[in-house]
Amino acid sequence: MTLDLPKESLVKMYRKMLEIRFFEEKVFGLYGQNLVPGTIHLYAGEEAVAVGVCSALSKDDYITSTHRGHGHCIAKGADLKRTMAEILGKKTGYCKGKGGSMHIADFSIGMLGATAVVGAGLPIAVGAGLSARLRKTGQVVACFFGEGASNQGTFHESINMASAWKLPVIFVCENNLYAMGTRQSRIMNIENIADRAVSYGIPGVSVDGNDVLAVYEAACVAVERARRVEGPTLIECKTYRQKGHSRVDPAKYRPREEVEGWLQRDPIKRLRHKLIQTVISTEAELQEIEKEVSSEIEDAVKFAVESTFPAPEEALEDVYAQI
Ligand SMILES: Cc1ncc(C[n+]2csc(CCOP(=O)(O)OP(=O)(O)O)c2C)c(N)n1
Repeated sequence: MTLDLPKESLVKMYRKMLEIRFFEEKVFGLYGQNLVPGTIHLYAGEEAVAVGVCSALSKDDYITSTHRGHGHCIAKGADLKRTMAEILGKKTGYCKGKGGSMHIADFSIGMLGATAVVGAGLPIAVGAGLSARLRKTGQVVACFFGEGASNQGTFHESINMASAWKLPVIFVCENNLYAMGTRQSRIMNIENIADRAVSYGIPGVSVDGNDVLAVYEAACVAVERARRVEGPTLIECKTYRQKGHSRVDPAKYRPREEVEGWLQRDPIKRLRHKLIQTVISTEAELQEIEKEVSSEIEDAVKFAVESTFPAPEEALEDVYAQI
């Protein structure tokens, strides 16, 4: 059905996923050169979730993110240069280099913030949904979190309240099977996180999170429901992180065949294949896009590397609200 989307929309999704992937590949290398303060949680393999959901949102809609924040940010329309600068701790970054990928935010594109505290984005999304309702703006909020976060109290409290008050929130569970090194089956007696929706009287759907069009379709249905003031939806996107939990995790706890199986279902390769197979795009066109994205990322790296660090005396600026 979604292949009926105009070519520009499909190609835009492909480009966005590539931006996230190429961006992260660069950050991976920069980390190895000691240019990334702190750490970075890798998103490679999960790009279809961020892009599928954000493609169903408008610029005014909101998202909340996780410790794996840069992918969501880019999918919502963040500037690559300022995102890269933030990750490198530079003054030209979105949070003046003081947030990094785990605390990146840009209200101008509706990105309300990443958070390092697992499950902390859910109540923030409910608050934003309530605010949109009270202001009668028609905005919706997409809230990203992992399957591990779905065991936190905040998951249950947030979905319950959003459901009771029919708030315009889309709860997007990125089920990548592992919470750090812990496999889902070791800590949960259910296979589908979406089943939890029943307890709150809202729709719960599980989709192939490596198929950007499947994610997009589910997100569109949820967005329409939210805008009709019918309440939230829980979308579980079954996906896989191709690398370790963070840059320093070799992820040896995962069977090799499992990793290889998921690599074959890489979301970017799948969309590429579909675009070629259905004659929507040509090989040459896609190669051109790949070249363009690659050069945009190079520009972002150059911008970030050449930017200055914030001065030590600026450390407490922007921390407290002015009253
Ligand atoms: C409240 C809290 N507990 C524990 C941690 C440590 N921690 C960081 S990421 C993570 C795993 C989260 O797993 P999941 O929610 O499935 O997201 P994923 O990392 O798979 O994207 C944990 C336990 C934390 N940051 N916050």
